Amino acid sequence: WTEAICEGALILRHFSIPHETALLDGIQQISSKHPFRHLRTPNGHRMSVAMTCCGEVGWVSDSEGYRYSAYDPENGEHWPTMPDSFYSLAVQAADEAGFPGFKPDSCLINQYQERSRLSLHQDKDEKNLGAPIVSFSLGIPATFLFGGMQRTDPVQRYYLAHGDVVVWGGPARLRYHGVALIKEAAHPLLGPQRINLTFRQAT
Ligand code: MD3
Ligand code: FE
Repeated sequence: WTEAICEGALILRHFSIPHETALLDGIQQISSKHPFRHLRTPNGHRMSVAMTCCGEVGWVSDSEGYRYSAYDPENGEHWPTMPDSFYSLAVQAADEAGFPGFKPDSCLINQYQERSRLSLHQDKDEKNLGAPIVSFSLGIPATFLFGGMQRTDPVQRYYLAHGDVVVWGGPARLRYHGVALIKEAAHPLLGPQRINLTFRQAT
């Protein structure tokens, strides 16, 4: 079923459960060649979330700043191609949420372990801010924090569990958001971790 968050943002509960094996296989393949790593923010902090990417470009962060790059900075190789199953699921979710014609060229894969968190931020490094972001949650649950257009605006909390997909577009696209400290838990398929896929039209 679907749950509205606000204009432009919608949760598709359990959307990806029928496709969990394809998603986990894809993540396994990608992370075997491009392992999860803890990036450093431009001011030198090590992120508690570990990341990898697939698609034409991936999101990277270092002392030079944040940007999308066609290459994995760890090995200089191109990011792996986005699996067809990832692409078609993201397009289908965007369609269902009222965003036809979504053409994601990047998928950022975030890995959260116990005590990971993602502080409030805006996603604005993408060239096409008219396109939505589609996010898939897998593994242990998280509390998603959804704020306003300024960092100090009050936040709403949403519980996101394995299989939930959220589409963020229109006026929701530039809202501050983050993930609260992850609590210790274990998921039958993924163990003590949460993985989040975010599909973007970055270029
Ligand atoms: C709302 N990831 O990768 S996904 C990120 O659970 C990120 O890993 C979180 O924020 C995670 O940038 C949240 C949901 C999400 C993604 C992008 C958004 C929500 C958003 C962009 C605008 C508004
Ligand atoms: Fe984000």
